[in-house]
Amino acid sequence: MIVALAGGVGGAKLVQGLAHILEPQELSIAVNTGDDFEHLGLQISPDLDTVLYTLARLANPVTGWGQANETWSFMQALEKLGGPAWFKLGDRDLATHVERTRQMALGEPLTDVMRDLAERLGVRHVPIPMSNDPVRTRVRTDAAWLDFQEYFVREQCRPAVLEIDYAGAESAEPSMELARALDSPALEGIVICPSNPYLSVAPILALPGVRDAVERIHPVVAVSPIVGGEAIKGPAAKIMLELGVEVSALGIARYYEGLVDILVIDRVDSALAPAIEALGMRAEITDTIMRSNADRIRLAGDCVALVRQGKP
Ligand code: FO1
Repeated sequence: MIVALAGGVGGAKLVQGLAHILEPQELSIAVNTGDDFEHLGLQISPDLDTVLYTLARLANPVTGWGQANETWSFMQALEKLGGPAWFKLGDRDLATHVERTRQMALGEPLTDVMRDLAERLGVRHVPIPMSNDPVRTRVRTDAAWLDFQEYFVREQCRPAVLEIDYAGAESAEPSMELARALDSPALEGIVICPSNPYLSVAPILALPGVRDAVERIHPVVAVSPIVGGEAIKGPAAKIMLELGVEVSALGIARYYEGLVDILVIDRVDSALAPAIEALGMRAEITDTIMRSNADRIRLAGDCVALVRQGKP
């Protein structure tokens, strides 16, 4: 069994490839919930839904988040009434948030809600929330501390990031499903998806015991989300720059030093391999950009093979 740590659109794409290759009992998909927030009285879990919709083949191929073939009647009506319109909730997507909120109000933990939603949408590989307790990523910008979605969507990642905090992480418990997967005798290794290390992976690692567990587990294979000095999607490169970190696969390797055994980097970054390997991890060179379904399956196949080859 392989544990995948995922968040955001890059994470969802690799997870889809992994789900194509591995049976549900062979893959545990742990997803960041640091981006979750309450909005309009609704429980919104963007990264979980991105993985869920991707696996259900419902994801919007242009944005990566939300559903394809959306309609926006609710949003237009809300805007007309003067309600907050900065966070776009499509009509179909809205049903997910309403149903999640309804089940959680009845006392259902987020893990159970996601299992139910996955079943309803015909998704066999259930996305596992990293925790059932609230963890809220917050960003200190040159202007103020902002909640994650205020920074990411409302402010369009414009303010410079000075510091990132995962509020609640230190007292949140990893979900039982994640804890059991990390502890399972059947565990073969971990795949860290090409998700934003600071925004998607760090909140998972910040949960009590998770970083220690990942440090003990071998092999840990990570896919660099930085290719040719740029992020494939999202603000990873901008944030690394603002935090004074080198924006390259080598910067990613330094971030994961001591945690990752094998870093998968793109062919365009092959010149960085010696410097990455000097940090004590193996650099594996392949094509990492996932444009098509076939790309997702091929990269996932590479990651599974690297895990199964064992320690570097
Ligand atoms: N991202 C945006 O850039 N603008 C939006 O209006 C927006 C709405 C939205 C609604 C539901 C959902 O699940 C995700 C949504 N996202 C939106 C994406 C989301 O904020 C980010 O992709 C993640 O939090 C970062 O991984």
